[in-house]
Amino acid sequence: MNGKIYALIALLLCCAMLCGCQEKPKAEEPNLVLGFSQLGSESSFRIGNTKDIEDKAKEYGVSLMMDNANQKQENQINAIRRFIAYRVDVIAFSPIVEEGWDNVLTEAKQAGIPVILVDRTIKTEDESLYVSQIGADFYREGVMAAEYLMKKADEMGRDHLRIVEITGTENSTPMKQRHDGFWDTVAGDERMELLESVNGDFLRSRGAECMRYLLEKYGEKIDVIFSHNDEMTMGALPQIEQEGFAPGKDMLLISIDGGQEAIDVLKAGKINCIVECTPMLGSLLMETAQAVKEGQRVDRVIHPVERAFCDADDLSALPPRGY
Ligand code: GYE
Repeated sequence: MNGKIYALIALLLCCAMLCGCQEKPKAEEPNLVLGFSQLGSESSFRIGNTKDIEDKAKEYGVSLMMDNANQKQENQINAIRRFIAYRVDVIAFSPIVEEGWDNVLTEAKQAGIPVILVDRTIKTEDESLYVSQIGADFYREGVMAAEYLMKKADEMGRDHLRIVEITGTENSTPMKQRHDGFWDTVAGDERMELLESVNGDFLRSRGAECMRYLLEKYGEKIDVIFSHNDEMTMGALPQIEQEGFAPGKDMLLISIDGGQEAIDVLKAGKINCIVECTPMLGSLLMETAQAVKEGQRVDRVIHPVERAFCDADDLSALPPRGY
């Protein structure tokens, strides 16, 4: 009898031990694994965009694989291939240029991994290669810049304004659409004359080089500088001052992005208008990626709300820009 009792006790003890040895419950699985290819770190906008995506991934409990391509499309393509191999749930990226993505996005499609475009967009015949594009209406930004200038010309009573343009990265969505939005809007305004358009690649150093070239070639003939981003504007400003011109007065400056550094210069009267292009796209990205993973329908194009900051505005109560 005793033997049976001991055997029963031993059996019960073994069961208890086995229960106690069960694997610990897995750490809570992330609800989403997101691979993001960022194009680089060329501007305050880009750095702010990266930080916002990283911050919002933490906030939304998203497991984020962030890759910085350092301004090279091939690095973005390689990163997307790594995300496919890793079998992330969703791939997102900010395409540095519009062309050349069909092959790698077809690979993502064949792997059954949905793709979201962030900030910029791509040109493709196959609309199924991405599910949504989250980013600014760059054409509208160009329109807003032009509308400011036409209103300013009225206020100044000018009948002729000679404009130089410093553009962003060749063949990128913001460069093409800001250019078109601006020049389509002033097309009917005979006061507006384009002297020359030069490529500054969204970089501060290139903005300085472009401005030096334009000042050497046109000097005081320049009435307006339309710069596609604040980084290039900040590069151009010292060049203008070194030539003895007062930026914001002798030469009007119109810029795009709206980071803190440029807003402070606008408040100091050296930039006349900054069209906002917010990098704070992280929440929209996380919500869209989660909806896509859950098989929900999402909007094909998602534009954040944006405004312009101009020299006539009272910006004293403007909250910190965060980028
Ligand atoms: O204006 C510029 C950045 O793609 C809208 O890229 C973005 C642009 C932005 O380099 O600062």
